[in-house]
Amino acid sequence: MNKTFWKEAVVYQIYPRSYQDSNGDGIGDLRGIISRLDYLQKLGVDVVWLSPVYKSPNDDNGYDISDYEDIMDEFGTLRDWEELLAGMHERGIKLMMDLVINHSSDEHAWFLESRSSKDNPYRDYYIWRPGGPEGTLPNNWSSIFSGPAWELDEATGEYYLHLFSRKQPDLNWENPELREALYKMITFWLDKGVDGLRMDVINMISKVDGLPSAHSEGLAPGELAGGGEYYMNGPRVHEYLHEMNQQVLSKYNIMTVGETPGATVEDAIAYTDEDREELQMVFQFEHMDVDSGPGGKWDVTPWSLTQLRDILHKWQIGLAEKGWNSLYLNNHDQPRMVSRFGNDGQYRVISAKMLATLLHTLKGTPYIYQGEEIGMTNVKFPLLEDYQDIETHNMYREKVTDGGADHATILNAIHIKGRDNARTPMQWDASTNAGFTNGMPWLRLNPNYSDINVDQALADPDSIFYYYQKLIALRKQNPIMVYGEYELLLPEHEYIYAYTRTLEADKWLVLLNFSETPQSVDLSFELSKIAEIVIGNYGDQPVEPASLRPYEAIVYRLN
Ligand code: TEU
Ligand code: CA
Repeated sequence: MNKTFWKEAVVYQIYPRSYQDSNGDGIGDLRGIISRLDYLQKLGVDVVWLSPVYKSPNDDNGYDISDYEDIMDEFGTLRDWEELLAGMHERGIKLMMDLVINHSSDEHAWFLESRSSKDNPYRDYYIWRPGGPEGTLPNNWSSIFSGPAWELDEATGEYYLHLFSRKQPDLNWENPELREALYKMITFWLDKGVDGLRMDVINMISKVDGLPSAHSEGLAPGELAGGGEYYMNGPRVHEYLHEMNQQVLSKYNIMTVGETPGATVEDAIAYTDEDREELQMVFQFEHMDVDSGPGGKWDVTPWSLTQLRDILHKWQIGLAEKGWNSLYLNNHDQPRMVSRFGNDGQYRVISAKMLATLLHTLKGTPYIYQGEEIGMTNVKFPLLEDYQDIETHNMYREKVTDGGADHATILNAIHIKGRDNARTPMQWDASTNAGFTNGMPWLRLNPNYSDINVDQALADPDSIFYYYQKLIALRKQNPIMVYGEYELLLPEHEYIYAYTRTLEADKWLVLLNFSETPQSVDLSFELSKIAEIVIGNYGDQPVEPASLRPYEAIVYRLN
C-alpha cells in the first residue's frame, strides 16, 4: 500500500446514528451503512471516517464510550462491523475509526472501579481532586458543555474532572498504566484491519501540572472561566503522541488525524511534521470561529471572505513545507457548509459546488461530511424539544433557564450554530422520513427532504453529487491537486478567492466568487494564458473570463 495514500485520499465522514436505519427503530446502524456502500463507491471516496460505534450510554451520541472493544447495541454487533469492513475493502474503500481517548463514559468499567474507593487500583485512571475549603471546586474551569468541569462524587467525597459532560470523565494520561491499556485497545482494532484513526480532542490529553485556575480579570468569587490554556496543547501532549506513535501507530500503514481545537499553525506543525513521528494531520478550528464574537460560539457575528481567506491562506502557507492540512467546511459538530459559507436559497446548488471546488483544490486532504454531497442545509426547528444535542440543551439551560437570556435570541443562535444542523437524518429519497427509517426517527428530519435528496441528485446530471464525483475523479488523475504548490492571487479582493497550484510544468488557476453578485477580476496576465477549463460550476464556457457570475467557481489549466 502506498505510504502517502492519506495525502491523496478523499475522506467521507459518516455519523452512523443519522445515516441509514435498517430495522425500523429510528436509529441509523451498521447494517444500514452496509446497504449504502455502493452509493459511496459511486461517489468515489477513498476512506470512510466513522463517528464512534462503540458501546455507549449515548449521553453525547457515542463520544462517551463504556466499552472500547465492542459495538453499541443500537448499531449492531462486532460481526456486523466485520462485515462492514469487508464490504468496504471489497470496494477499495478504507475505514477510519473514531478514537475517543481524552475521556470515557462514566459507565466504563474503569470509571466504576475508579470511583469505588480512593485506593482502588483504577483510581488514578481518572483525574480526582479534593474540593477547596467551604465546598469550593478544585479550580474554576468550566466544561465545554456548560457548567463547572468538576463533579462531586459522593462515594469518596472527591471531585472528578470532565471537560465535556459529567458523563465523560477525563482519563489521566499521566498514568503509564492507563496509556498501556489504551495502546492495547488501539492494537485490538488495528489488528482487525482498520486503516485509519481520527482522534477526538487529542490535544487536550495533557493538563498543566497542578491544574491552576484561569486568571480572567474581573471574575466574581466562584465564577467559572475557560481554562483552555491549561489543557489544550499541554506540556506532555507531544511526548504522549510520540510514544503512541512508536508503540502502536508506526507498526501499521494507517492514516491518522487529530482533532485539535485551539491549535495554532505552530502547534499543528509540531503535531504533523513527519520527522517528529506523531500524527499525519490535524483538524484545526480557526476557520470554524470566523463567525463567532468575543462571547464564543453562540455569540453569532457576520463573517467576511477576507477573514475566511486570511485564515485558510495562513494555514496553506504555514504547512507548505512541514506538516499537512486537512480540509473541511463542516462535520457532525458544525452547521451545514452551504448554509454557513454559501447560500442555501436561490444559489444552493451553485454555491455548494463553489465550496466543493475550494475544498478539493486547496492543498491538503479533503473531508466530506455526509449529505454535503447533495447540498443538505441547516434546519430551523421551532421548539427546543425538537433538539437532541446535549451541548445545545446545556447551553440553553445555562443561558436562558438559569441566566435569564432571551429565548428567541438563543433559539436563533441554535438555528445558526447548533450541532443538530448536521445531525438531521440523511435524505435518501422523497418518501416518508426520506428513506432513512420506517420508524420514528431519533431526530426530526429537515422538512426540505422532499426536494433535497439522493434520489433527486442521482437523477440530475447537473447535481451537486456528480460535481463531487467529478472533483474526486480529477484528483486521481491530477497529482497537482494533491502536491501542487499553492500561491494566493488578488489578496485584497473582497469577494473573490483566487489562487494558483503549480506542479513542475503544470499550473492551474482557481477563481471562486463568494458573493451573489457578478465580480470582475484583474488578472489579465494569468487569463491570457488559459489553455482549458478543468472544471466549473456553471458547466459551460464563461461569458467573459475576467468576470465571475454569482458564486461561480472555475478552474483553468494555464499554458
Ligand atoms: O468535539 C470537540 C469540540 O471541542 C467541539 O467541536 C465541540 O463538539 C463543540 O462543537 C463545541 O462547541 C469532539 C467531538 O467531535 C464532539 O462530537 C464531542 O461531543 C466532543 O469531542 C466530546 O467527545
Ligand atoms: Ca436501527
